[in-house]
Amino acid sequence: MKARWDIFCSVVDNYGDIGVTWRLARQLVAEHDCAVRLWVDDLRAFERMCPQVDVQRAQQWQEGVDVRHWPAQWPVTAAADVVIAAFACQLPPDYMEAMAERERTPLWMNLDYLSAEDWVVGCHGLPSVKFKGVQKYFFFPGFRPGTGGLLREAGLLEQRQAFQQDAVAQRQFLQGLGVFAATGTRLMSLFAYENAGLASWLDVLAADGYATHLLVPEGRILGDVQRWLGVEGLTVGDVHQRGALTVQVLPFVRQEQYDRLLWCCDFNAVRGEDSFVRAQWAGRPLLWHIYRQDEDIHLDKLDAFLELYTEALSPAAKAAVVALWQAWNADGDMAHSWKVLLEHWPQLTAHAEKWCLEQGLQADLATVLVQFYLNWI
Ligand code: TRH
Repeated sequence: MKARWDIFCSVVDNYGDIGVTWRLARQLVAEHDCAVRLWVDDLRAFERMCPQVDVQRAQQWQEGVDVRHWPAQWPVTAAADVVIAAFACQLPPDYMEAMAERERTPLWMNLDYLSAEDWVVGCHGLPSVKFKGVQKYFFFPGFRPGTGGLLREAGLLEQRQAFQQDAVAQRQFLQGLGVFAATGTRLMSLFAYENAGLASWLDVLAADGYATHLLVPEGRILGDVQRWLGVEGLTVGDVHQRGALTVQVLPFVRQEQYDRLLWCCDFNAVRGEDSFVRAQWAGRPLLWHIYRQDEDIHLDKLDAFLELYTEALSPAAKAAVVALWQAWNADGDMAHSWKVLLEHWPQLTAHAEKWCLEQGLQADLATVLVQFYLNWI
């Protein structure tokens, strides 16, 4: 009998909640032979990264995952063997009763936010609250041994490396998106929240002696791009050139295509959680726009990651990365930080690949979850 898993995803805002749970659900089915139901309260957010989703349907199969709309009126549902509440979402009360009624109570876990902070290792796997005899556990993704690891499908890094060595495949992929970048151009992607530092960064890219082609998937940063370009109604497919900088607006694509986009680029600006991890798997230098939290606690998370990520860099390269990331996240001087960063480009490129391969040596999140369940039973 396959183990039955229920994953609950409440879309708070943006795409990280559904992005993470959709990847996890598919991987549990494809690699661990689990029977997975994915409960999503906002199918429209899901549709952006998985266009074949029918937003009208209460139930549908997508890539072997039993996708359910999580309705306001909860239907009578038997609880699964493993229950994942993603990002501390509250389960339907009737479902919690169903968990407690099972002869053998399910394994109930909260899949938490990703953080590189030290305390994560100590808290991963600890018991949390109890509901009528059903114990909930903390599951913390992370970068260090002893955490829940990162989402990484089997063979991902090999696929990525093969793609990066195949100039034809890359060119065809980019052309499919309408991207025709001249050879020798620095290709970059930009996925970020609104950011006041963008204008000074674009200024310096436009004035650079080296050509840059910047690919911007449609989203929250477009307003800032539009203001800098001094145009109106910036939309998918638009291409504008200012000095050495070409800016192109791309559609929001399927997750697999977004991965390939990151693999094609020499530098990726990413945000949130899932794109941040995917940029690391791309093995290329990156810039993280972290999701802002109350009382600036996100800045502690940023520092914790920077500390870990830059550990093996020379002091000067480390300072350059730290300065750029802090400028991007706290309205600092992007122009100066970018120029300094460029001085360390070869080191940063080699480091990005090394970091990726080192992280790839750790067990991936889905495998750690399944192992946690097997140990628990
Ligand atoms: O959308 P986000 O800002 O999500 C955020 C974070 O997860 C944050 O931690 C959380 O608290 C907040 O949501 C509620 O960034 P993230 O995590 O990178 O998710 C974006 C998803 O969109 C990711 O799975 C990649 C995917 N994506 C595509 O599938 N196609 C695209 O074209 C692009 C640009 C992204």
